Parts: sequence; structure tokens; C-alpha cells
Amino acid sequence: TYELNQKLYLNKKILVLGGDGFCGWPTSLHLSKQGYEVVIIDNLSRRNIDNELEVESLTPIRTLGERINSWKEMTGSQIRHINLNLAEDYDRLLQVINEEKPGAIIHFAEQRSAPYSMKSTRHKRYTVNNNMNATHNLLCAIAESGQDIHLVHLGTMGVYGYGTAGVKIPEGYLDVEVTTDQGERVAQQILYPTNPGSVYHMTKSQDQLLFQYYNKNDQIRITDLHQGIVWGTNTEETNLDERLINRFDYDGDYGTVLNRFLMQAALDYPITVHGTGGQTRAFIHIQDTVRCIQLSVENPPEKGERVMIFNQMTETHRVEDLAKMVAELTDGEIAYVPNPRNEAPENELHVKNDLFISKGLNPITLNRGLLEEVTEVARRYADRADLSKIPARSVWTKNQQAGVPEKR
Ligand code: USQ
Repeated sequence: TYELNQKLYLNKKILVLGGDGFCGWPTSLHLSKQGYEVVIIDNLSRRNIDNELEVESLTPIRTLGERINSWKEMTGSQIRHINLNLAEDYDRLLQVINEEKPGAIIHFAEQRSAPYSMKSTRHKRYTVNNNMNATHNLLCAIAESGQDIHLVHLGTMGVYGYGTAGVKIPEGYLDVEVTTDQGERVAQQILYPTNPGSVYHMTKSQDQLLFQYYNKNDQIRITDLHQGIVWGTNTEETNLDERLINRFDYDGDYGTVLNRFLMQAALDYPITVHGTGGQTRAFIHIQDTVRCIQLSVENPPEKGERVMIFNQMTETHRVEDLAKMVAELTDGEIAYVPNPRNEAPENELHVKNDLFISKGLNPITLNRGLLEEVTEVARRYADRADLSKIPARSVWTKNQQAGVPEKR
């Protein structure tokens, strides 16, 4: 096993599926900087969804070709790009794996917005078709290739649901005791029961079963990262040059809560708290995302070991507390808007993240400097913002209202 791990570790070629996206791009740069040979596989679906929604990243992201050329110019390292639709082009995917022979594959290539997944029946079906087929095709291709490839998947904290009844959410597996027919008490570990809050989160819950099955049947080494809400925009590598800048989503579908609040405050737009803001969620800074991915790649599970699950988050916060903190920092104004989502108005959340800490993660937590950095980025590109795109208009059920502040 030691030899196999060494072999995986020595094979420094990595395929980054979804490497043009918000987490994928900074991860690709970070791994390239660490000496990995990175091949991005991406069909540019995220850019096409921007076209569909008629909105753009607040930051002026460059074309993928320009990004890659700039990285080469800045560092001398070559990242390659293969344009391929994982959900639809299985034969080409298998061919790429057979030709490239990567040591690891990082799978970010799923539609990741909960509001987008709830916009209409078409969006629900697209999210399920895209995400489920991408993951399943990938597992089939790894199995068919016969190669010992470590699959690292970006999952979500949202698979657990958020009402944890005082239980500290474990890393993937729950200890249970069941009573046998003979009346004996037997201890077991099961996948933590899922309780997704959107069609998007449901696809990530389904992914877990696909992983469990292919891990058992084909002994694929798999690490599933249950990530919280990412905040921040740039990392050490994307900061090297403006042409490497990362995405900044602020719109009602793709913008995530803390970055939205910081951007809203920077533009003198009311901070849109959904409902009472009693929702508690898990958070992680984008710089820690890329570090966690590297740690996962460098700590593969043993061959035959069950799926390794990490909670990729560093802290939890209530939405209203974040709004108040941002309002204070920026002199901003809070607007309590109708919650367009079907979610518990209040919940507690306690999460274990011991695994990453044990692998050496030194967590970045909310601090004034980093919050101000996001606000500065938002101010710098304020003239690119379309304020009409800020409210969350995708509603979970027909009885709900869009999250539009009064007088807007
Ligand atoms: N919220 C507001 N105001 C806003 C936007 C959001 O109050 O303007 C609230 C939402 O109602 C929700 C919470 O903030 O209660 C989080 O919303 P979000 O859009 O920041 O996060 P979510 O939809 O859960 O999805 C994001 C990513 C997804 C990832 C997930 C991690 O888009 O890809 O899987 O965070 S987690 O939330 O831990 O499941």
C-alpha cells in the first residue's frame, strides 16, 4: 500500500474537471504552482449560463485561453485545456483518461447553484441530468480504464441538511446502534442520512451513493469533500496578475451569501437577509478551499478503504449575524426580504472538521482585513454591476415570493 500511495503521489498529473469555475480555476493555479501538471477539462458551461441569465462576473474574468497564456507568461508553467462535456461525451472522456493517465482527478464539474436548480422544471432537469451523468460517467470511465486513479470530489455540507438536533455533524459517517432479530445491540457506521434543501443539493446527495457503490465494487479510491459556503474571491495565485482574476458572482442565482452582502454594502444596496436570517451555515475562505484540495490529493485513501469524507469548512455563522457585521463594517443598511427558499427559518449547526486540521490545515476565519479586501474588489468593479440582477428571484414553491427589497 505504501508503494501504491507513493506511485499516486509521484504521478503528478491531475485532471481538474470544471477547472474554469469559481473553485476550479484557483485550484488549477494552486496545483500548477505546487509542481503538478494540470489539465483542465471544462465545457465552459458556467460561462454559457452567464449568457443565459444575462449577467457577468463582477470581476472581469478573461477567456480561458487568455488565463492559461497569462499563467504561462507569469510562471513558465503550462496548463492545458480540453473542452469536453462529461455528461454527454463518455467515449471522449474515457479516451482522455486512457491517454493522460492522471494520478488524480478533481471533480468540480457540476451545476452548483441551488437557486438556479429551482428556477423551473427545465432547470431542475438540467441540473439532475448534468450532475448525475457527469459523476456516473466519470466513475465508469475510471473503472473501465483499469487505472488506479484517486478521485477527489467537491461535495457540499448541504447534503446533511441543517437541523442537526444538537448532534455535531461527523465527517460523513454516523455511528448507530441497531437491534438484531435476536435482540442484540450492534454498532454500525452508516452514511449520514441526507436531507437536501434543493434539487442541486439533492444531486450531491445522490453522488454519495454512486461513490459508495463504485468504491465497493471497483475499489476506486475516492475522497468526497463536503464543502461549506465559500467566500472571498482571490487567492495568492489569482492575485499575481489581473488577467488571472477569479470570478465574483453577485447575482440572485449564483452569488453566495457573504460575498453578496459585502458586494451589496460596497454598492450602497440594502443587504438582503432572507426571512429572519436565523439560518446557520458553514463557511470557508477560497484560499482554504485550494489548500484543502491539495491536502486531499496528497492524502489519498488506501486502496480498498471506504470513501473518505471530509467536512471542508472552517466556521459556522448565522446569516443575520453576518449581515450585521457587514453593515457595521461598511455603514450599510439591512433589508429583511421575503425568503424565496423553502428552508427552516432558524437552525443550529455544529460541525466536525478534525480531519483537515489533522492533515495540517490552519484555518482562515472571518477577519476584518479579508472582509475589506472583498469590499474593495467589489468597489473597484462596481460599474460592471447590474443592480437589477441582485434580488434572488428563483422561488422554491409557487407560494413563495422573490427576495426583493422594498423600493427596488
Ligand atoms: N441568503 C440570504 N440572502 C441572500 C442570499 C442568501 O439570506 O442574499 C441565505 C439563503 O436563504 C440561505 C443562506 O443564505 O439560507 C445560504 O445561501 P447561499 O446562496 O450562500 O448558499 P447555498 O445556496 O447553500 O449554496 C452555496 C453554493 C453551493 C454549495 C453550498 C454549500 O452555491 O454550491 O454547495 O453553498 S452549503 O450551503 O454548505 O451547502
